[in-house]
Amino acid sequence: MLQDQEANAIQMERTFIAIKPDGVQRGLISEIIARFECKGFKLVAIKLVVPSKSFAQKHYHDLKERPFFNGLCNFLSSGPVLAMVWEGEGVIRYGRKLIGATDPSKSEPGTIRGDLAIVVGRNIIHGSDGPETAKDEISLWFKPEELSNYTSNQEKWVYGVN
Ligand code: IDP
Ligand code: MG
Repeated sequence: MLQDQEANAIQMERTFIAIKPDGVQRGLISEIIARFECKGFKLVAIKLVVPSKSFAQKHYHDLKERPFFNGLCNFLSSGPVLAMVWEGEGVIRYGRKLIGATDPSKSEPGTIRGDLAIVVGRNIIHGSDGPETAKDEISLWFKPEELSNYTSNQEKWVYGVN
């Protein structure tokens, strides 16, 4: 009974995570995926894509007034991006923690950017910054049928419920 209540209390959510062209080119895909996977989050979608410039502009639309916007969009569309959706309790906020501060010179050691990047213009990874952005970014990058709905055998061990 208690276990059922706990199961009901889990608030699963999904976030959009992308390894940018620098992370892909630097061979950091497995290292980055491992951090999300080992934490206990569940992968529900993944694909390698080269976004067009106009797609990059859509993805970063809220930054269009910033001086680095054009360079950022050129960069995102310069090569393969590994687009993913990860699911888990608190994955939106905790995913940002795993990623670390935007500027890697200020990211804590132990975070992805803190451990693996040096400058803000090549900070290797993107993660949605809130529930609304997560929803918008998942639907921008993925069709509904590209998202896998499945129960992971790990869940009872990760969350302690059946
Ligand atoms: P976030 O990726 O941590 O959410 P945002 O402020 O949303 O950070 O910025 C999006 C991306 O724009 C950053 O990840 C980084 O690649 C780039 N960016 C942000 N600030 C600067 C800057 O001052 N110079 C160059 N690029 C920047
Ligand atoms: Mg952002």
